[in-house]
Amino acid sequence: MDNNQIPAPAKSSGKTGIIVGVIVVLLIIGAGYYIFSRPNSSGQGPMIPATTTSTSTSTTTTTTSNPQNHVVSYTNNGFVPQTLTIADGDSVTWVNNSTNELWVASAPHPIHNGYDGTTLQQHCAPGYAGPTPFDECAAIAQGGSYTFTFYQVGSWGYHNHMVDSDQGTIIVTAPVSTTTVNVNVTQ
Ligand SMILES: [Cu+2]
Repeated sequence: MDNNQIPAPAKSSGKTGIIVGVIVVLLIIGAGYYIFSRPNSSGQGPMIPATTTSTSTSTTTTTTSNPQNHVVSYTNNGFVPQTLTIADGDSVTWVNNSTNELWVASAPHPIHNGYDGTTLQQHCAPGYAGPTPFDECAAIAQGGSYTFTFYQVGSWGYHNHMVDSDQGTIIVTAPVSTTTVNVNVTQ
């Protein structure tokens, strides 16, 4: 009876050992399958559609450098347009379409030193050798015109020295530079 009872647990533990062993082997196989199948499934990608991506980039840079000429009409009602925006290097021609005399000059009246710092007495003096002043230094009658080229970025007030209540502004901006970037992505 004792002999029968002793092997019984041994058999039982032997069976348990086999079962545990089988489970361990199955786990190892399962883990191995999982490890090896995971990269394969994503690599083969049966569930994910094949994707081809191509990217092309083109850049176009356009710099406007050709100087433009702009016209401001001086009428009996003042300057038209009163405010004008131009690019650095552009010129402006004032045409006297009024019945008054026109003497275009940098603000402020009567000093005229707003553009380059020199005064009317300095830059309108005979023999003045400095940069061309933003000052007509003379009055023109109806039909006359005056042209000045701007080389300084900024906002420049001016007036008619003969009718100093008629005022205008020239806004000089840096040359326009336009950059266009096209990115095409095909999938
Ligand atoms: Cu003035």
